[in-house]
Amino acid sequence: CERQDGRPFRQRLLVVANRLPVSAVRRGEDSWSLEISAGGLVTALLGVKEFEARWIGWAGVNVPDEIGQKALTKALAEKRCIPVFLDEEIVHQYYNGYCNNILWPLFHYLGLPQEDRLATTRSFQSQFAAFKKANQMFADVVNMHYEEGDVVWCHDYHLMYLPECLKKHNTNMKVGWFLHTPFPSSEIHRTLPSRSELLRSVLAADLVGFHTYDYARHFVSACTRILGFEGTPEGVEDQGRLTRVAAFPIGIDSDRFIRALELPQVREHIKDLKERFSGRKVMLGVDRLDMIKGIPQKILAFEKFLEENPYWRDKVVLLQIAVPTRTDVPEYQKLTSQVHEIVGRINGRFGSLTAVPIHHLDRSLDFHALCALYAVTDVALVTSLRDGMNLVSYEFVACQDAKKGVLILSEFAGAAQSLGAGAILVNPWNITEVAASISQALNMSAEEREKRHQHNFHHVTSHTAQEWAETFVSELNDTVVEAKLRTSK
Ligand code: ADQ
Repeated sequence: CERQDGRPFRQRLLVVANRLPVSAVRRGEDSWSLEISAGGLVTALLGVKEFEARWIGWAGVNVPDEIGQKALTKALAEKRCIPVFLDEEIVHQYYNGYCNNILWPLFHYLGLPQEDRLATTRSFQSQFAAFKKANQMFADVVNMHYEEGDVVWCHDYHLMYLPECLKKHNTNMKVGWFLHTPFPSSEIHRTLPSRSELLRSVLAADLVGFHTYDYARHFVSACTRILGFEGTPEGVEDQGRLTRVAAFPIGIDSDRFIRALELPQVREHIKDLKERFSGRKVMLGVDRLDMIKGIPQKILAFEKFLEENPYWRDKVVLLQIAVPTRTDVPEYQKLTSQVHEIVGRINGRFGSLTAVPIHHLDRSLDFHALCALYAVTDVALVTSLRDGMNLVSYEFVACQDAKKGVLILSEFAGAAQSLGAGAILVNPWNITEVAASISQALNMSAEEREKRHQHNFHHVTSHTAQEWAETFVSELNDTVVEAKLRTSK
């Protein structure tokens, strides 16, 4: 296999993630249409030139029949994707149950869902069994496609049991695991009935990565306190075997955003938005509509700001773009109505016949529309209650080189570690503090905005997604070489 420039790839990379980066729609018994969904991970790996990457994951659809499975496998192969077929029951127990109902809220310090806490506790064992079964199904597909020398990179909390399954089958496989969410304090992790099994499985990997040093530290202390293993500056050691643990903060493909701002359709969009909101400062929120993003808290803080600053009431607008996720889950439905209710109340209270202070959209925007919005924004508001990193804050900074707007950023987002010196950091639970930070941002001098922006822009453009992926994979290769040297001594 060759790269586009004709040189051979250095290595094959098998990227294993719960979801493949495509959405598949069945068009007939044996025909499928596929659309690449360009998430952060896809763009990160597209930029990695040295490795020939293949994806292994679930296509997000139930395909019970053999004809459909064969056709989908063939169609995906053209996109270098390999499917793992999960049936509805497994998806229900593994994905909706153990992953999204237990691990997701717990890793974000939200506890188990309030309404069905006891039911979740009762179904815990069966959901964990399904979780292990699903992870083994991913492992079986990896084993089928693995060739000696490949690097296997497992992603996220859905696949915490995968490193163990892979190493059990082949101890020589180079396995890395990266977590995209926070890893919580060991006091939170220890409440999980499957706490030890999960840690042991992750430790089967050669390299374990997190977005921040704090998450890595929490993971190491969970291993020392719960398993009694030894924490070392390199990672976690047990009976002479070291698992390397480190922070690899993700980035974005900043050039893609910067280049997009030059496109005629984006410029046109920017012009329209400027006209539409002329005379008003634009504040922006872009989030998945998830509990962790702190959307109600953000809107309440904006209300407090309007309450305390009558001068600004007709001179500022908040655009909140929220992509619905997990719309079949009652807690998410409740969150959506809660947000609608608050937005309606505030617009009724502070709006006029011709203008409202909040524009709330329950949908996804295409890439070009998103870039234009980022570019015209004066103040971006990221108020996550917890967030592994938060790429929206990076994307905003990348699009702000002309305007030099202000980023208000939750101290509980991983991005606070990297963009903290340029952003105004806030505790999203404290709406009085967030309201004051809005006032500070809107009144900030041009010199201070410039200084803060330069700091963030430099970080975002020099710590890219491509660099993140390359660093992780070369560190994984080095870790395996060092481990071999250690054991041969
Ligand atoms: P997410 O929770 O999805 O990711 P984030 O990092 O902000 O959060 O990435 C969201 C992505 O979706 C961004 O690229 C953004 O542009 C896009 N997006 C969000 N709302 C959108 C909208 N309305 N329209 C169009 N696009 C929208 C998880 C973790 C994060 C971690 C990432 C990467 O929860 O903490 O930063 O993985 O590791």
